[in-house]
Amino acid sequence: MSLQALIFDVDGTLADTERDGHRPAFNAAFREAGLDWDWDVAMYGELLAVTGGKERIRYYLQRFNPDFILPDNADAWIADLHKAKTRHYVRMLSEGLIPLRPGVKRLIAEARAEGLRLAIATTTTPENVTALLAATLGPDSIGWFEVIAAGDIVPKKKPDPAIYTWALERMGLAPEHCLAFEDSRNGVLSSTGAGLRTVVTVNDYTRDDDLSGAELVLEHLGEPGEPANILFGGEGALVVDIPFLHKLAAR
Ligand code: XBP
Ligand code: MG
Repeated sequence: MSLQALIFDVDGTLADTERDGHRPAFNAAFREAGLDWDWDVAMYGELLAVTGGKERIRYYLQRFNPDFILPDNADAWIADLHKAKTRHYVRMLSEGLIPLRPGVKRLIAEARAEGLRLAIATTTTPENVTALLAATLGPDSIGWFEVIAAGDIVPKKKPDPAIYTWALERMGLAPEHCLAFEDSRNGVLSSTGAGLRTVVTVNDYTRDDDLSGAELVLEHLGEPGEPANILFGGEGALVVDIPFLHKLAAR
């Protein structure tokens, strides 16, 4: 099948946002609200089982802080707390604290030069996506992605396939003509559930995930002179480029 589009996850895939981005932003929002909650690196790894920041706060309370009594307007209270978290996170991005992962900028530039279509499918809040793109690739880069599918636009977040299906429908493309880029089990379940072949670049939170269903699992996308070790779906090391992706899509 001819390859026409690349669809990228954001958190963990474009950038290592979770440990040093989202996690401290949640903690800053908790402190600001006068809460003594503190999500350390290990606990946050467990909380990542649930996607979506508001959903993750509820999961935290259920799992680690069951004695906390939520106010009567719990949904609105959590939504406000999460809005504060987004504010902190966007500020951190605008300060340039979170770089793109190896190979991301290069591959996006190559895809644009080859006329491949680009999209994003993520669980995170839309402002977080545009802030990351603007801070790392420049404000114009937001327009490079013809669809940015993000956050609450679908009722069920990853691992549900809805966000990828929404993006595909918006682009008018069958999954056979696209490749997805993901970093986690929840992401792979979502992308493959929508029928997409998926390339996975792992990070410290996801390298032990069950990533079955992925076509290829690598350390990162690789840069010239810095190929990425292949962990599944091939041997050796590789710089993921457009000719390679065309071959992957055709196999
Ligand atoms: C990302 C998420 C998001 C982020 C936090 O998952 O689950 O919830 O962790 O962002 P994926 P928000 O990479 O699979 O899309 O707080 O804005 O939800
Ligand atoms: Mg991810």
